Amino acid sequence: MIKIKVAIITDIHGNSIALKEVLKDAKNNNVDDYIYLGDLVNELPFGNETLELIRKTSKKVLKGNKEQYLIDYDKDKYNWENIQFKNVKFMYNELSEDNLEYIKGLPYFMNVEYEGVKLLVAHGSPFSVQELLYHNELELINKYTINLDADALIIGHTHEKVWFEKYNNKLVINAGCCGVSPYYVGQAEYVILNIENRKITNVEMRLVNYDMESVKNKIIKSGILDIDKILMNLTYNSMNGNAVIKKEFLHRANLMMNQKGKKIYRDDAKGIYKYFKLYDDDIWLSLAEEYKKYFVF
Ligand SMILES: [Mn+2]
Repeated sequence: MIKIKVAIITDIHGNSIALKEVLKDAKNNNVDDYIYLGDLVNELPFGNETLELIRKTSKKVLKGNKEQYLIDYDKDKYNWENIQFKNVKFMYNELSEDNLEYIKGLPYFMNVEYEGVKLLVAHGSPFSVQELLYHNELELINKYTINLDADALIIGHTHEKVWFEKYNNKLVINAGCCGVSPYYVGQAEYVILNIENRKITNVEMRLVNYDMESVKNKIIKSGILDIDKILMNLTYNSMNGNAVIKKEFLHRANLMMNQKGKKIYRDDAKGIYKYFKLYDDDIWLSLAEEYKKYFVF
């Protein structure tokens, strides 16, 4: 009987410390193959190290919206001076040329087959790298499973806890969030898919400990705090047990833009930037002033 174990890892967001522990855990569990569902980099500033680990372990790697930001920025060099955008620029400058080229070459979707078991893997949805397939989006899930030419659809992007369920007799798996989970402090989440006898026999949710103190020290050393403190603090809070702060901050930024009659998507926004919300610096800074009591850096 053929047994195959596949690690599905998504939304690392540059957390190389978490990924290292996940890869150790996967090895200890005798994983045969690795699939990465995108949002490999951006948010935590350790992009090159993260890509090095990914490139060593697999050729089945997708790009996510976070990679698409870098690619679109490279193409158009958008003149967005917003403080909020400095985080993306930092990673663009940080990545080696080789890693940037690598990111450009990654696919959006992939059909993967293990011993007759067919998987369709995507970052957001089979339609868009940006679309969010939350567990309660039944209409969307129905749309993507009703004619699905695969046994399973596997996605990430929502940063929910791992979930899996059958729809239209197809398995849909959300592989959770490896690097910046808002639900687990110092724990990386991923999935081991067990394939046995030409069937998916088990979807195993794995939680792996990693050292938050190391993450914190590495952030300080990275140089990101000279460029962008606000998003870094919001992200760090979010993964450190205080996810509500980032949510509340962004929600209020939306409301304040509305009150000013401002658009959060620029009229000249192209490609993925049509989804990249940018808030005026004065709004961003006044909220940061208010929330800085929660900031670690
Ligand atoms: Mn994403």
